[in-house]
Amino acid sequence: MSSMKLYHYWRSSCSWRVRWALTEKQIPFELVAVNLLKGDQFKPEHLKRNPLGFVPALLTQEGELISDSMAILEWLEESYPNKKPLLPSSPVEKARVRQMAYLISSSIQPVQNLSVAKKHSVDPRERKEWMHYWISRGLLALEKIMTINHQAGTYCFGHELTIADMALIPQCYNAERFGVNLQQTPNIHRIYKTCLKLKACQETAPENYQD
Ligand SMILES: N[C@@H](CCC(=O)N[C@@H](CS)C(=O)NCC(=O)O)C(=O)O
Repeated sequence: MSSMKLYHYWRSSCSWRVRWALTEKQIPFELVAVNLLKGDQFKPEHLKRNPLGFVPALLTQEGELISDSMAILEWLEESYPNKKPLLPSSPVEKARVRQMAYLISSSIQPVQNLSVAKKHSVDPRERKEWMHYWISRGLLALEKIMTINHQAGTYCFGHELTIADMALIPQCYNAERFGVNLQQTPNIHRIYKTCLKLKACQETAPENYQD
């Protein structure tokens, strides 16, 4: 049976989440590049995978197509119960992890998306300010959540990796690209530095897929 296929773009933070989770769970996958700068996302074959023209999309071994990184992460969690879990087992702990992961995936990343920034302004400086504003605002809120609940440990939630880390690290990478000072969010900064030393995180980092 052939392995699953992940349609991705090297610099896409949503794609990195899935590359990292698949690697962490030791699930084999094949990568297919969709070049967002060349407009591959708007080609008919990709719009069939995701009518919004976004990456990532996953084609499973059974031929099911799943798009949206968080839907893919949740599907992996449920479909591979014997692989390394990336969610805690208790419902309230799961909710805490999801709160952090979804804060990033639905309240930070969408506003800093390439298509949103382009619609906001044609001026690169204004685009950068826009990115900087929304990413800082979101990360400051996330830092507060981590502190209030005392839930950050080695990682976003205690000492086990979760989907919140898979969402956070690519977001921090983008934050640095747009000049956000991560020192203002000490828990986030520490977790970022820790995760960047992990093998699966390093192996799936954007630089390794640049073409
Ligand atoms: N909620 C979606 C968002 C996907 C998304 O925004 N993908 C970005 C890359 S990280 C994209 O494809 N952008 C293309 C564009 O803006 O034209 C997910 O988590 O997969």
